[in-house]
Amino acid sequence: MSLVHQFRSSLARSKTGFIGNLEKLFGSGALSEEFYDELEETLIAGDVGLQTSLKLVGQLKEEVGRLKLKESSEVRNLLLQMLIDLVYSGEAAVEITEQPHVILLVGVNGSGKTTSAAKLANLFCKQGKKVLLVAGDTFRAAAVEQLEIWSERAGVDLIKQQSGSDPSALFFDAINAAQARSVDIVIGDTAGRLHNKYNLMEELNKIYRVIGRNMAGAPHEVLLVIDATTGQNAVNQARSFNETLPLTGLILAKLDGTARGGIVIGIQDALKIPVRYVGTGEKIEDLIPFNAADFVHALLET
Ligand SMILES: Nc1nc2c(ncn2[C@@H]2O[C@H](COP(=O)(O)OP(=O)(O)O)[C@@H](O)[C@H]2O)c(=O)[nH]1
Ligand SMILES: [Mg+2]
Repeated sequence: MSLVHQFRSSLARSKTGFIGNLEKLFGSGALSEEFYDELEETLIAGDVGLQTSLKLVGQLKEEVGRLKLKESSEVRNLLLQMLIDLVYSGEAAVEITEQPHVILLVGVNGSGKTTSAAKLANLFCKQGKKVLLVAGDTFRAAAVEQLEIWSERAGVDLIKQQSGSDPSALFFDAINAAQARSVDIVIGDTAGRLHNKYNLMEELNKIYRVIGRNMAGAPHEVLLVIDATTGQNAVNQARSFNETLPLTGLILAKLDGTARGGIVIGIQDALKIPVRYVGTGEKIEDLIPFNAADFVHALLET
């Protein structure tokens, strides 16, 4: 199945929402003020965000005037290109540059970090890489157990400590273990934290610094896991996390759970942090690499 189709089917519930409304709009005939109003409403309702929606419609109007277009169907390709330009913010794929290559997953509670850590481990394992999972959510024993079950299913090693222990120390040890065992990729889960809680964010920054102290240049990737169903708050989360430690990419989990999908557009416009993967379900293989052009085609092509 092509990526366009995978995005389409993961956004299937959007067919009656965002995608469906766009389809109707582009088939509506002659261009009018009403068309632009409805497009604006559709984008906002599709989680694109107010500012980005207004900006897009403004740009579109200008281009339509310049090109003297008359039909709504002619606008589709214009919007398609504008959205691809907007959503593209660098190559999506994680590039493995070091051994071990250290990937840290961060985010708020319940966003999908632990599941995404397992999915990534499975993905790299299938590519023949030696993976080490780190059960960095030391707050909840259940989180360690959850990751342990996933790691057994994926057939990858896991490093853990007693719950309540210092996650920085765990990560320090994990890097040592990875170097000793010639691991290719270390994937670190972390505890969920509210982006506006200072102490928790400081703890995350400490984890980041301790990893860097043990291995220069690490972590090589800090991926913020975002729940696609949280809407505009996702932009605020990304902004706060990015102030605490430099994010290198995003994982958009639970895309299958939203009828919108426009959140990708709003986040890219606001922050220009590349989406690297998209979660499309609860199973370990439900993770697909992101591609801006394919994603936008899935949104706009009938
Ligand atoms: N439908 C769906 N559910 C997901 C996805 N990713 C995670 N979940 C579910 O979201 C819930 C929270 O996930 P978890 O990984 O524990 O979140 P964490 O608190 O950030 O570690 C669990 O019930 C997962 O099964 C996804 O891509 N699609
Ligand atoms: Mg978790």
